[in-house]
Amino acid sequence: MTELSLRHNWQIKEISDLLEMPFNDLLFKAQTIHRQNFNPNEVQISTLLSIKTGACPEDCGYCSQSAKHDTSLERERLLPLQEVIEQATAARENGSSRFCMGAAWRNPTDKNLDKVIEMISAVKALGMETCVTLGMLTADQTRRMKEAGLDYYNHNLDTSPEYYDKVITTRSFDDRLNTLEYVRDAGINVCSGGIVGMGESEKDRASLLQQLANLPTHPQSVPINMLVQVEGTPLFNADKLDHLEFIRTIAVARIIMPESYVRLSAGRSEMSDETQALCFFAGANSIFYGDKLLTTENPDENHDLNLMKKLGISPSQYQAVKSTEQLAS
Ligand code: SAM
Ligand code: DTB
Ligand code: SF4
Repeated sequence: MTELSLRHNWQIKEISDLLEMPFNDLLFKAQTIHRQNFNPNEVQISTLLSIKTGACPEDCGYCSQSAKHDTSLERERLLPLQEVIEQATAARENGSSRFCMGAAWRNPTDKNLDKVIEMISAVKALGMETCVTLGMLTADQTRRMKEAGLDYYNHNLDTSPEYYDKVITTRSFDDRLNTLEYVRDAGINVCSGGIVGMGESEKDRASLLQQLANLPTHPQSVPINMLVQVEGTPLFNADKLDHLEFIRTIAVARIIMPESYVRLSAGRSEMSDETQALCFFAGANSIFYGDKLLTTENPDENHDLNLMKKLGISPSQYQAVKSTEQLAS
């Protein structure tokens, strides 16, 4: 399939019908499409690092890092370059092919961006794919990061346009779309998805998936996060989403964005091995690996290695790692 033959005209009813299919039919359909596009026994592995933590001016209702919520998080300044290099090197040695750096900013200043660009170049020089998530960008900033060799920019739509202002009031859904446009136009791969389990309806999940699939090109990477409830945030104590509904969301993302990497993202610490196995069967083929996400916990590395062994799944995209070893020898 080429990008031209992928669909970008999904209707909400079609997506809702998929979400409501009998579970076995839905998973069979998703797995069939998955196999047409990917090796079903490979999962891409990314490692996250928070390069600037806390004191964010935005009011995202799910986030531990917003200055508007009273969470127990310690704020940290932008990390020094050397520390970023050490963490990326360790992630590479553990099999990660991509290193994702996140900053708690509404948007980066040009001065901060200079520092992040040094980080991107240094991680690139280790032979890893690079990803950053820094908030809103200008067109010029995206061009500068492309020149520095940035592979992916993560910027989530987070939820449906209809539910958006129940979760975030300091920026709009259209602001998110604008930044994604700049990223796409600069030729950087788009990583964009959302969060479920925030008290939204099934129609909101359908609408979020519709927005993602109907972008001018499907995001190359689609993280589906299960809300990690953080004490002190407005969404602490939101109604928990049944894991079967989470698996359905993954399956529909796989069906409507058949060539994208669908990432089983935040929330794995609270999922059983069996839930995660069903997510992989539904077409998830990417995870965050390492015992920490940005500020919250992720399964420990041994647990994940064991799970992958039990499922016969191996990390994909070793090429990037290998080429670094070749460079070093
Ligand atoms: N400040 C930047 C921004 O918002 O674009 C980058 C970092 S932000 C933490 C990246 C993404 O992480 C958010 O868009 C959201 O989708 C996800 N996220 C943040 N807190 C989360 C939580 N508690 N549970 C699940 N996902 C979360
Ligand atoms: C994404 O979609 N999930 C990651 C990444 N992009 C940056 C972040 C998850 C954050 C979970 C909450 C935390 O650790 O603070
Ligand atoms: Fe700030 Fe990003 Fe957290 Fe929103 S999600 S409060 S923008 S760090």
